[in-house]
Amino acid sequence: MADVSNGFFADGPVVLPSGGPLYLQLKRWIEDAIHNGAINPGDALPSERDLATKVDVSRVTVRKAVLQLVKDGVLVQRHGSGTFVAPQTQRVEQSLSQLTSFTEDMARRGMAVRAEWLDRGLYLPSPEETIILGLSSGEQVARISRLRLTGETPLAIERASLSARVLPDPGAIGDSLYKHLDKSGNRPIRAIQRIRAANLGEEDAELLRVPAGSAGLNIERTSYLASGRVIEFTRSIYRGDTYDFVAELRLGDSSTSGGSKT
Ligand code: 16G
Repeated sequence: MADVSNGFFADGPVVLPSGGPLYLQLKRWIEDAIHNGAINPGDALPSERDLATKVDVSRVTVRKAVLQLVKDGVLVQRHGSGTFVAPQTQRVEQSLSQLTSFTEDMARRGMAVRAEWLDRGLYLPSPEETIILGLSSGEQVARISRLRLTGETPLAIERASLSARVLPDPGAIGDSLYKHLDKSGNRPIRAIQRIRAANLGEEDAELLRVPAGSAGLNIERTSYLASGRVIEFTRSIYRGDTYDFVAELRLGDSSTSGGSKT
């Protein structure tokens, strides 16, 4: 752990990033210091009074900035010992060659998993849902939105759409959607997954307890039954600082049979 009387917080005069209320400028200054490695996970912050003197702002301003950073999960406060840069979250690897559920992925790592429900119910489908799920006219869509967590750490937000014929009672799902689908013989056997980089918007960042604008992964999974019918269309947002998607690559047929054309 860094000694706060030396290093970053002892460096020359502080120039806060400009724009917005003072406490947000201070908040950004601390975030920038973490992002560019000037202070590291586990490092202690100076006391509220020392920081106020150092940055030349009021203690109220320091308190507001620190509270916000604690809320965002960037800092942690330990009673009696001070405020620290939050420890780095353990990264999770997910294979891109296996069609597994979130619950299974986590169980394999011995990690306790839970979901906080953001929404679940039957709705009129959007045109996109109608097309992707191949819904017939008048058919409703079941939407389930969950915050997926391990312990107290949120990892992902998942917003899934399924035909209401397959999932007539979204309230009946327990911990796992795939387990629930399995019971009625509707567990997908194949999926197409598209992954895109994204910067998290305010609402999603707040749910995932990271600063707005942090790196995230937008994942769309379209899952199929053996019959070829689409069973699930899920849009997920994973925290960029906790997930690694890993794919195993093999030489393809064309490369093994072919050879150089020089
Ligand atoms: C995974 C899937 C998601 C699926 C969920 C079911 C990705 C990107 N997404 O998180 O599409 O709905 O598993 O998990 O992998 P559950 O059975 O634990 O509810």
